[in-house]
Amino acid sequence: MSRKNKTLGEYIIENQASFKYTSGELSRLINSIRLAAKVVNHEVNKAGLVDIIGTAGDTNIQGEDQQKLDVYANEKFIQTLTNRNIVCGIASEEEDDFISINSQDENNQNKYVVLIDPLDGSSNIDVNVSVGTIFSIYRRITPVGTPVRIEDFLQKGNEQVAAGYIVYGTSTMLVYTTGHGVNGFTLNPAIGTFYLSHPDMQFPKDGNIYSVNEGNYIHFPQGVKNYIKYCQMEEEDRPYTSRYIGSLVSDFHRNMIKGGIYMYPKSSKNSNGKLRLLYECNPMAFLAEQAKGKASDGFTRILDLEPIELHQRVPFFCGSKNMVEKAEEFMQKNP
Ligand code: P6P
Repeated sequence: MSRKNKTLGEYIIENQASFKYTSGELSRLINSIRLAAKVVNHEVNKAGLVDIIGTAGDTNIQGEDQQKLDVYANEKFIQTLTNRNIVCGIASEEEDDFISINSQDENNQNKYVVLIDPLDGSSNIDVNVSVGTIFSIYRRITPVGTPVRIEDFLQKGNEQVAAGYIVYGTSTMLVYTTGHGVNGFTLNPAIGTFYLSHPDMQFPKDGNIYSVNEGNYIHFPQGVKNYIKYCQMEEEDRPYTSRYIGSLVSDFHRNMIKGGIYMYPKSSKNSNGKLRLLYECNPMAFLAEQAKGKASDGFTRILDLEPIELHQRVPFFCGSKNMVEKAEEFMQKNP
């Protein structure tokens, strides 16, 4: 286990050799995400003080109001990844289609694509509740030096080379994996440096927190209703508690530390649920499994799902292994 208080930069250098592709590009890519995270963090932390709160007047492909910080975060991550000349393509929740980053240039040897939810939970911004950025990194599957194509983005989650999130909360943390466990780094805002504060993060096998929007209860499948009632039953001394922030990154982060399950099921209102497979569920599922947790759509492992389009939605059950398996039992009895 790594020594605490190591900086993110020191950690990346020390673990460079363990990256499957040791060209140093992945390290540079993680470093560019670190820079973008600090820039976005600065704006998020002063959102209450400048006229950057409120909607940007547009809506994204999801039909959701684009909060100005959504737009700002999207622009900053795209700008940083472009300027560092590391990736050949980017897909974002805030962009209708993927963006080629000079991939038509035959001299462009960049082999990574990044998929991001630049500011997840943005409806919480105006009420000063924590929000996050989620990222997912793949190697392109089309030849380098040719234009990046949709198939470079529509890869199964188990092909990810790295994934992580930044949570802009009471402190700002960057939590990520490259397939060798999950490590959390906390930003010291006074000097702008991330320090290793949570080495080798792991979901407790069991927990007593369930996170779901119970306002949708009557629209859930019977199996989900039965599982929620199971969580609420007093018998068998089940001291479960309900915690739902409305920000996936924050609910996931708390559950990984304390033990718990996060659910965004399908419903009669959303036949595939709300969360997007490529830039929300896949990265969080990669992190969950690397932290000895589990993630499924109630029936199939998230990382095994075959993507069919950029913004597709899937039902999402993620967290402590025993809790996800219990929820799956209820789902499979009454789909
Ligand atoms: P609801 C934020 O928009 C998000 O994608 C997740 O971060 C969050 O858990 C969920 O949607 C909240 O959705 O429908 O419960 O408000």
